[in-house]
Amino acid sequence: MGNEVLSNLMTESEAFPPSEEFAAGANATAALYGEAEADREGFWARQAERLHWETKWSQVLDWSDAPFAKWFVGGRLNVAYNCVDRHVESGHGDQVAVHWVGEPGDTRDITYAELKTEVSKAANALASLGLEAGDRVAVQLPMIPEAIIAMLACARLGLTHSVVFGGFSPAALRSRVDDAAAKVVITSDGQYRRGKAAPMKANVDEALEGAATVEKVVVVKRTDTDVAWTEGRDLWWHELVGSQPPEHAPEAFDSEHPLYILYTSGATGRPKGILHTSGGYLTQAAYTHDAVFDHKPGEDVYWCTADIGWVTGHSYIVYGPLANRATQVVYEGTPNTPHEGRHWEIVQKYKVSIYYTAPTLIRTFMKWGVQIPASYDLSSLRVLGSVGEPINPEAWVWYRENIGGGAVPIVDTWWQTETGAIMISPLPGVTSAKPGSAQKALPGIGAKVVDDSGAEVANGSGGYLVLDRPWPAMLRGVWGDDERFRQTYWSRFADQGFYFAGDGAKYDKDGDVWLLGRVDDVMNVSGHRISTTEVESALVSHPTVAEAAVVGASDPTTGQGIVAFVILRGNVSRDEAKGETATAALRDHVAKEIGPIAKPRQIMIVPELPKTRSGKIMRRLLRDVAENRAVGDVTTLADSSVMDLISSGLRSDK
Ligand code: 6R9
Repeated sequence: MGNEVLSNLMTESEAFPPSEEFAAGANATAALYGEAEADREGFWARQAERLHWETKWSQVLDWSDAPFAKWFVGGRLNVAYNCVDRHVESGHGDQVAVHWVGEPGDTRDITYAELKTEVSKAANALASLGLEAGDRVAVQLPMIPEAIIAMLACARLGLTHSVVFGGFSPAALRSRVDDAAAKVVITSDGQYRRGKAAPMKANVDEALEGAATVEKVVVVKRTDTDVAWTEGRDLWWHELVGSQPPEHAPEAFDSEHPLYILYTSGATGRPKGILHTSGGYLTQAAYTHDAVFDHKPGEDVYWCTADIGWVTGHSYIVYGPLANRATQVVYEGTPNTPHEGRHWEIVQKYKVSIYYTAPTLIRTFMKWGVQIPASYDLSSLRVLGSVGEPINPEAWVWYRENIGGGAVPIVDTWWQTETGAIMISPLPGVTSAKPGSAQKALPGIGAKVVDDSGAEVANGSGGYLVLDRPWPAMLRGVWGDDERFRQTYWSRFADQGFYFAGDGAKYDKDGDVWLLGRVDDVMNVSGHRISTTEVESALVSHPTVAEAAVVGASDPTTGQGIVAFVILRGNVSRDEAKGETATAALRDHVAKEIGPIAKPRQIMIVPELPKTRSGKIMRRLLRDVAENRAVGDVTTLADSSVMDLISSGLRSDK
């Protein structure tokens, strides 16, 4: 065991340069950094040339009303035309846009020509309901083609979509519908989750009881689940859309026309409706998808495993890839339905070459065991991506070894709902990758790590991550609440005019950026600042541990005490690891990796961790357990029974 730990630690300090072959053919080269530095607006203007503009802009950036940015001022474009029609017009109508894979095993390949027809019909349908540019449409759908088609149909008409996670509760949907004053809601009868059909429209019906703004509900038939029907309000998608003409002439909208609102949970109170607009957003989504994933249209098969209800689904399933004429896989279901090799079976079948997922899923794959991916042909993969939370070096190395055949570049991409697109990431043909570090702001992007006073910290030190220059895909505000926008993001470093990301970060000795988790995930133990991520990473580097979540629980002596929730690897029996010696060994391991101060006060062995649909661990709930409180609101959990599982397991241990 000792040697295994040692070798893990050694690989953690290793760097992985791209192969010469990869570097020679890469879309993005090292020269981009210098070009962008020399003339930032010129650089972004060149990126905007990736798109088709009906009218060209007259000014790249207007920052005179900061923090409200305007990009590509005066420019006019249609986002859906850019994602669909122009590829058909340039002769690629027969190229598959989406290889869709349903959870029960049904599949559908949709070419760009077919996508154009579907989006045009859906746009005609929405227009027939009397919707006009600027109106809001809420979308709560599973991962089915209609989700993409609905979003693009909205974009085509200048309607602002607000996609709400399929797993969100009626109350969560209602608050979002009300906040945006949505006129139409698009949903489905049901959705497949873990092999079973679960109701969807029933939740929507409950959510919309008495909703003042909603005129129509359009329902996609997916699971053939019985649904209640409100005459005059409810319409079947297949009837409404099915009867429309297949042609629709797209109209160009202003570069700053609102494209979508996406709600993200704030620290407290109502969720924030993050507003994104058209020209700048699409420019950066397309640029980053091209540069970070090295995407080659017509050659690569791309797969981003995110849900459409998350910003990653917006920027890296819908807008970026489709603007870049990608052929992509869209999978409806959970990764272990009907078996734990489902993703690798799909990679093998479609010869997926670019795969983009979240660390939580990578750690789940680790837990399921290497023998599962090892029994599939994954040799088509050439770029792997990670997003959503810091990826611990252990998971990074596992991902590269067991999914990437020990050879492919991994891009650890840092960004947020608010940033709209990737901000900090290695470039796969340029950067010598360091496991666990997102490394460098992309060409054209400005990011810094600063101390409390806003001064940049020295290499080897930590602080707050800020963005020190406006960027094209930046949020244009919080829907209906300018004050909250200023307060949340721009007041912390108002003197410097920095955007406060809410993440802790540090520079290593080379000046590369390491993300340390949300600032509110930083623990304070006896006056020492310790990030939950660092302790989790140390725990996961131990050979018995599959996944770990760490919280700071209030402690009468030390301020906070570190409490760790640990899932063991499949081959370690629970009894074997639960004993005093085993948890003591884990505590010592953390002490050795980080220092005695980081030694967890308590380690709890659990079967699952509470996660949101986007894979983020809800530490707030674990803190409730650690502090012996009743567990708080679990409505945004992907699986709300997880907390019961954890609590009952712990009770039976006593
Ligand atoms: C895209 C997305 C944003 C927060 C962000 C940070 C965390 C995302 C990360 C990462 C470390 C990465 N985060 N990517 N932390 N390394 N590569 O996840 O958007 O859901 O808004 O979350 O996620 O804490 O502030 P969103």
